[in-house]
Parts: sequence; C-alpha cells; structure tokens
Amino acid sequence: MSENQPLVVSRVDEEHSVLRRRFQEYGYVYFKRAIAADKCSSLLQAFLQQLRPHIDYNEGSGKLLLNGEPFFETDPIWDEVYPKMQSLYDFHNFFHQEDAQRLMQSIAGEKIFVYPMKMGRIASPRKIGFETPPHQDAHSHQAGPTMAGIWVALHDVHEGMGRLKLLPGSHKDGVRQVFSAEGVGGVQCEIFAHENTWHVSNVEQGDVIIFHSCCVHKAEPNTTEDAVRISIDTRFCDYGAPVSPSNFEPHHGWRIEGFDWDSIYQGWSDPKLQYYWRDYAETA
Ligand SMILES: O=C(O)CCC(=O)C(=O)O
Repeated sequence: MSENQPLVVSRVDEEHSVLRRRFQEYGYVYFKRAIAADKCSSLLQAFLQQLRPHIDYNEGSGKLLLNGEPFFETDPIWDEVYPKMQSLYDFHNFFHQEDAQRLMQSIAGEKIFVYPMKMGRIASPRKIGFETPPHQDAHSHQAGPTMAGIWVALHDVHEGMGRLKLLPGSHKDGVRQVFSAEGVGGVQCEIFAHENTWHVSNVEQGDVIIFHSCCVHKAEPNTTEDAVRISIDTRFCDYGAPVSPSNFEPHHGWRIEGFDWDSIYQGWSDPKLQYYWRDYAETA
C-alpha cells in the first residue's frame, strides 16, 4: 500500500545552499507560483489554438475540456497536433527566460545548459493505464547525476487530473532496473518494497517542480470525465556536463516524419534560440 504526503514547498528567495541541501535530501524542490500566471496562460492559449478541435478551454471553470476521443503520446491525433505545439517560439523560449533560469541556477549553479528538447504533456481523461509510469530521467535521457528536470504547471491541476508525483529520497539509490510498461516513455523502473510514501499536491498555475535525474516520478491517472492536464518540462545541467546525443533532437523528432529543427524553426522571427545548442552538442 502506498500513501501520499504533500510536496515540500521551497521559496525562490531562499539561499541556494538551503535549496540545494533540500534538493539532495528529497530529490526535488517545489516552488509555488514561481512563473507569472499571465505567461503560463499565454502559452496555454497558444497551445489550445493548435489543439482545436480536440481540446477546448472553458472560460467559466478555467478547465481544459476534452472534445471527442481521448489520445495520448504517439496516437495519431497527438502526432498531428504535437509538431504544431512544438513549433511555437514561446514554448521553447519559456525555459530561457530569467524567471525559469534563476530557478535552475539555484540548483545547478550560475552557468547552466538548458537542453534543446522541450516537452509538452497532455494528460487526457479516459486513458487510464497510459499515464507516465514511474521512471528516472537518468535512464530515459541517459544523463549523469547533475542533470535535472524542470516541470511547470500551465494551469491549476487538482487531484484526479493526472498530477505529477515524486518518490522522495529515491535518487539516492542510483539508476534502477527498468521494465517495459504502457504509457508515456514505455518503461517503468523498479520500486523497492520500503518505498511507499509518495509526495504529491494539487498544484497551481506557475508552480514549478525541479527534480534530480535519479528521482523516481510518475503521473497519477487522469480519472476525470473530461478535464485535460497540460504541462511543460525540459532538462538542464551545469554547463559542461555531458549530454547524450538523443537530447539534441526535438521530442519525438525520431518518429514523426518531417518533424525536425528546421520545421520547428521555420516560422520564428527571432533567430536567437535557433540551434543555440549546436556548439554544446559538438563538444558534448
Ligand atoms: O508530466 C508528466 O506526465 C510526465 C513528466 C515527466 O515524467 C518528466 O518530466 O520526466
């Protein structure tokens, strides 16, 4: 039997040494409303334009509602909408702005490298069993111990909507064995018998979770009738740490025909972020 406890809350104005100690203790830090709500809403609305008619925004409840059939990562609907979401400059730029950068620096030091691969998650209702299984990013991104994940809630996410859940302290036991599983990523890692307390909370728009590359995490099933959860995440490390070559690809660029950086960058008026990672990739 596993039980839930709330995520341990950190504050952005805490000393970096305190945040890093907490990160090493639990394997994650959680910041409330660390990214401005209007920035999250603006990206969410841009996503929703690409997601029509499959997902609608309900002005009254602020909820994202599934229209029609549920879909998950790699389903035909997802393959059709995801490259359009990925083509948004504001999505990629989100993690290169000062607010997000400061959070990453508080854990990894002044000079960081943000991975080019940015992930958008669409946790659909009525797809029970296809949610993100428990895993470690050290395995899925073939990364070393100084890589970390940063996950941002683009809207409030309540119980039942597929919250992100972490296994505190699980990063201390290294990289674990994996087994194949249904759901995002297709693998799940070993969970030890004594590990029965997970950390999870209802999160608000702009809340940020930063987790260690070995911290086991998963999504809860989305058990709602029609409410979709959309969040974004990426990976980062201290500048100079090795980055495995597959992380220089767009997320799912390896399996969607014609979906590559050129196709992502083609509508961008600002070239600043285009191929910013190339020099790093050449020396990594
Ligand atoms: O948001 C999710 O469902 C999965 C996020 C995740 O597993 C990750 O960022 O590594």
